Amino acid sequence: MVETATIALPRVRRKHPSADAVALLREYGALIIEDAADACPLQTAIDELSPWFDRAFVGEGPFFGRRTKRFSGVFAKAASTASLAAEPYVLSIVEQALIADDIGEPRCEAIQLNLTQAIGICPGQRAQVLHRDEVMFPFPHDYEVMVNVMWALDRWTEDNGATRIVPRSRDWPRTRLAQAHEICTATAPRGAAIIWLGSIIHGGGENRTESVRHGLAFSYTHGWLGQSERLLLSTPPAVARTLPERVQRLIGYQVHRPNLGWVEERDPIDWLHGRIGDLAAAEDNLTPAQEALVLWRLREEGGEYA
Ligand SMILES: O=C(O)CCC(=O)C(=O)O
Repeated sequence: MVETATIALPRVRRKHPSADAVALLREYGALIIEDAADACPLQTAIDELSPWFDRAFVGEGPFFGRRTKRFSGVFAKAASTASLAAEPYVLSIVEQALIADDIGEPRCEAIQLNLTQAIGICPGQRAQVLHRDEVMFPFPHDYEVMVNVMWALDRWTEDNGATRIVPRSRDWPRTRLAQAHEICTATAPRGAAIIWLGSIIHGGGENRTESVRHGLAFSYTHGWLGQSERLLLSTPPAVARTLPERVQRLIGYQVHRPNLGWVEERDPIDWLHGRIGDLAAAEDNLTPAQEALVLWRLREEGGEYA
């Protein structure tokens, strides 16, 4: 007998206040937004991704899955997916969850993309090993660093490989394994966004059907962390210039104040748009509080600010 989960994943629609959605995400560690995508941009993204899914390779190792197709660098392959990466309701939930922690302590002033990945779970793929996505960042376990958004590009069912998620597993001892009754299946309509924190146990489901289950994952982190995908390489500048500025910044064309990620000590968005050349006047990339401190020190020390 298959044991079913005794706990359900929270589900909301876009009319739900985003702050309440964030509260659910923090409480359960996962959340499904059932109507996250508008039909038209979703279809355009699916059409652009489709030839890449056809050409994509299945994985080689036991983790990624030998019957699962994956590809990254999705903005260079299907630029219309940028509208999903920056969908305002979803992005506001991601930002609220990352910019401050559960008790409102600031964690970053800007978020960034950690990776982009299209995932096609093919017929016959067994369930992926359950895991946490945050493992590349050796922070204390109560320090949340990542929010992942998976777009369901078709209807996700119990049978076709919908992601398996263990709600409320973020605080578990890292040696504790999930029991069958603790594992939920993220069944979802086409166009849903399934969100989970980096600390949440999850994995791709088994595909017992004859069709591929398609998903598009965007992972987001604090703007001051390293990225899993070298997005500045996988999205060449010529492609990046065609994307909305919000997405350019998410890729990495942004300074995280103070002074992280500049080109010629200037915001790299200025480099992308040709506003600086091979030399530029150094700019103080400070937060307002840091700038005030610098000015105060200069005054105290009798220095000059000109
Ligand atoms: O495809 C999925 O449903 C989840 C994939 C996943 O968790 C992973 O590859 O890390």
